[in-house]
Amino acid sequence: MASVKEMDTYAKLWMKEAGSRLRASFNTKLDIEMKTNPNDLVTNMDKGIEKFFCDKIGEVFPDHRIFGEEGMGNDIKDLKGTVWIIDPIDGTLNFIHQQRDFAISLGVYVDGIGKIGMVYDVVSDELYHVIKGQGAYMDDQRLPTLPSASVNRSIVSINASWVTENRRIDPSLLAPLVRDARGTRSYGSAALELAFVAAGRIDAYITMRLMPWDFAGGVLLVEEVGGEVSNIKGDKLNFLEGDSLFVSKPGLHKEVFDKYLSGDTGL
Ligand code: 2AM
Ligand code: CA
Repeated sequence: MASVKEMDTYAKLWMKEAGSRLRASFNTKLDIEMKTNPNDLVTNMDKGIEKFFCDKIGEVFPDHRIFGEEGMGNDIKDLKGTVWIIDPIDGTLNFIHQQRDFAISLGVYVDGIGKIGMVYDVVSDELYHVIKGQGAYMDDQRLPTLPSASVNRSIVSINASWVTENRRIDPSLLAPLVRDARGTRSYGSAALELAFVAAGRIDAYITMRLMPWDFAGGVLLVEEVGGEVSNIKGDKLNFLEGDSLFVSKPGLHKEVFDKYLSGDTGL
């Protein structure tokens, strides 16, 4: 069986090569297609990068399975064995519109247990990585354990959709959190937002709808530095169907669930 160290070494190599390809693509004309709606876009690069990972993983680890956003891997119905959960471009709208603030996200799970997490901020050339139990890093810099936090001194990453009319949550629930926090941000890439929580740059990230490849890598970074991870109800994440997500420094979960999400929230 492949060792975690071996998978980690290859994964880092492939992340860097995939990142170079994405940066090089800025000089070419993108082929952009609509998926489910005009805001849900996919490019030739999303597909090309996912294929790149599938080819590499298939060559080196032929018995591993791949769960990727663009569906070029396996049809995944369970997490038995070794599964590489990949988002070739997390933050595709940023990739298309801004040429920054997008990431490649990778999580390696063995029988459902997270072993390796990586989030590569391609334009900044910063690789966030963790082998479970061995510390989380940004490049060579170890990320320290997160201190506890309180809402009134926190920067909370949340998209404005969740405090305006939407299909997932009563907008009046989280509006008071936005008011009470020191500040809010929205970066448009869940994987990067998870890496930023792990690095202590933002104190919490809340979102109502993600797919497993958006968070599989990043949640391992946050857990490694002692952050709190759950869905919006406080339950474990669903790694097959996707879920809402709430990650934070220690202490914020309790405060948010007690003050803003207690009682019958309809969630
Ligand atoms: P993507 O760019 O890989 O699609 C934007 O707020 C964040 O949410 C990005 O990480 C984006 O990932 C993700 N996202 C956008 N639309 C989504 C959807 N319909 N389901 C799940 N995640 C989504
Ligand atoms: Ca994507």
